[in-house]
Amino acid sequence: MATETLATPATLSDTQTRVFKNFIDGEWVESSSGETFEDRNPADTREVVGIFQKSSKADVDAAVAAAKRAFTKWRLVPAPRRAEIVFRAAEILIERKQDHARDMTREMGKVLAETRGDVQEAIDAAYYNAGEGRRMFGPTTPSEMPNKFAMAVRQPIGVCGMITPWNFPMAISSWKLLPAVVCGNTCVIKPAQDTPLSTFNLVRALVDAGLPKGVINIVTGFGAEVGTPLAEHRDVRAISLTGSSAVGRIVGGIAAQSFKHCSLELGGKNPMIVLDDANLDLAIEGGLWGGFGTTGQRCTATSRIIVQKGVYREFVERYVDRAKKLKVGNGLDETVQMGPAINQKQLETDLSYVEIGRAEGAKLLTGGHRLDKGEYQYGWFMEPTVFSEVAPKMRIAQEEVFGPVVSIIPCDGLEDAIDIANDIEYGLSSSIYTKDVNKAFSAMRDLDAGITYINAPTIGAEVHLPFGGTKATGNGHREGGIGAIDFYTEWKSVYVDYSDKLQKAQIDRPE
Ligand code: UN1
Repeated sequence: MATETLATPATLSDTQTRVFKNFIDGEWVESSSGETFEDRNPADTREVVGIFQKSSKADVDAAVAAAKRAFTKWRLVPAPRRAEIVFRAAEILIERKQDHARDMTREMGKVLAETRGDVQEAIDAAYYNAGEGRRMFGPTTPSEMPNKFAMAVRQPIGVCGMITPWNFPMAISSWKLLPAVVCGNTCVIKPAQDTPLSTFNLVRALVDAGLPKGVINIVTGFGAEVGTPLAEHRDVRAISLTGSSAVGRIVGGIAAQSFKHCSLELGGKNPMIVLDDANLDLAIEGGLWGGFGTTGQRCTATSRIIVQKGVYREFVERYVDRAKKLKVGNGLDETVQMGPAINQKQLETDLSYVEIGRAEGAKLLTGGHRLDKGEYQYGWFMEPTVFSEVAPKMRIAQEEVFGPVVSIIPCDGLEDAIDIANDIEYGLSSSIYTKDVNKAFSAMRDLDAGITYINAPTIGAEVHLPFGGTKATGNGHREGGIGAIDFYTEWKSVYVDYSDKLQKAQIDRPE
């Protein structure tokens, strides 16, 4: 076993088990209880990817105290200088991209092409936010009084807490950490217990790029023992969670008690509409990528495909035929198209929805089984699964599965499709395939979701645009782009009176 320190090279051989401590105030420290947990490969659970600290409130307290101390200095570092560190981290991540992708495939199962994409998304976020360090614009505006100057400036908030998911373990950590530090905040992050390594890899790049100690602290562990105390902590002034709507409700409630800024990115049940005039080849390709990419484990996954009756039979037949041919396996094999579920619990949830769909009367056209023979025997694999004849109100059409289970729903036309698409508790992503520009624009306006794609599936967001959704998908904030800068700054309005006399706003005016 090798114990990680900052001096350790970015990667060790795949066969070595690495022990990771918490990263607090620039030091690697054990959890106060001394307990640890294992991060295992979901494609081959015999492999321990790393051993991580099972932390508790005392560790959170130490990390928040470190972040609070670091804030006193970091907030005074000019934003362009802070941003230069983030820029350098991007260049380091480029050098380490292949290794980090490999680490990520081993810890969470998605195929290498996708884990490279995940690291790339962190690189993109680093370049974007590095640029923001030289903008951070605020308005100047005329005062209503003479000889008085008015402006609004962005200020950092203080210590920010982040709770991140396992499906985009580096990308989503980067969406939160990078704008936060460019804005002058300091951070305590609790990565998902299934994928802490990818967050360490991201933070290591920032530290190697020159990030001062205490600016980012990592505390690993579980929701109740680490996430809750982080959300509750009085010195944490902002909390950002990506997770399920159920957890979002809890974290949002806790955050409200101490009036924290709170950004919630939660569930989705994303519709892809296919109209009669669609390019079917393209729609089938897109629906496969959106439905089974990342094993369906994206909040933006294309989990409902709403198809107009004129092309319904052909779409279903060809889609199912292609789904059957998807190669499932260990994502380290470049020919594999779909990896395992993240863990046993998720696999059980996925399989339970197969039973739910069957019992509701939907038609199971392919899949539905666990794969556990031969090469699959040590992993959490499942067949790509497609239901047709799904009615819009069935549970498999309404509830987020977070697995490779796609529901195909027939519809009469655009209006009907949009009604079905919107009649759901979530509103993250949405898409429509049509060649009719009028219909495309109507859908852009009427789909009740934070993201709409035209002639592309529901996945594939880029980091410089707002990411987030409506209804139970969140609480109105957006990650990505300027939305994140808005979240991680506090506006301060500044009035400079150079008249040398008391001027009374709203009162000193000609009547
Ligand atoms: C997620 O769906 O959980 O838009 C995040 C995408 C990725 C991010 C997805 N860039 O598909």
